[in-house]
Amino acid sequence: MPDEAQFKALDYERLSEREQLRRSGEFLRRMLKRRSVRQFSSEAVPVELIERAIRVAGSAPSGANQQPWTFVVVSDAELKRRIRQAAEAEEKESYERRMSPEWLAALEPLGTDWRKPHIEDAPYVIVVFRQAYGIGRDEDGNDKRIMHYYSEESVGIAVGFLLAALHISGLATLTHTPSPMKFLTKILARPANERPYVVIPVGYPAAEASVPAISKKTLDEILLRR
Ligand code: IYR
Repeated sequence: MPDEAQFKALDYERLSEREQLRRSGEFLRRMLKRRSVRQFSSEAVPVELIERAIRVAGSAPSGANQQPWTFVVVSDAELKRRIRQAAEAEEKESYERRMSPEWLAALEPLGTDWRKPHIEDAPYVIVVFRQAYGIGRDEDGNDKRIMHYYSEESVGIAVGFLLAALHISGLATLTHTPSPMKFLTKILARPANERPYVVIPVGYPAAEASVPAISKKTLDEILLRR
């Protein structure tokens, strides 16, 4: 049993059922409006919105509370240009040679291709890195690897929090996974324990932005009652 002194009372407010329903209804209504956006305006976004959303992401649960994530917020035009160029080079190869006909068919309704102008158009691109292991010191002062537990799951949860927070703040996002994305480690000069996880352009949608007319599964399709 852990030492009691290392614990504190849970800060928890019990809500009335009416308030629970009100909040959950409002959150659901807002979240159902979230769409992946591929056309961005270059209009500036208050950086505080980005910082707060990353604080929300950083509050996510993680394996052994190791918080195995790094969020690189890119606004520098030259860095965005280099990321776009490298992403497009990989994506062109993927779309033209690496992706199976089955995969390409699955993406057909989304209308995606190798071109990624949103990486330069969006005022911010958040590149999320997963820390596959931590770096500590042994008794001799040398670097020592610290095992990270469930880092994939942990970062996935944090990214979910991040996308929700950005959306609730009135910002548009795209969950972009160029493949392979090792180029991000190099361009952003991240250490070897950090693996690129996802690239998230963030901003206001372009005035002419359109989205595919696709829908989500119904509750009955995703919820089993036993
Ligand atoms: N990574 C590519 C292809 C792509 C793959 C999936 I799965 C998508 O849902 C969308 C795109 C790209 O970003 O275009």
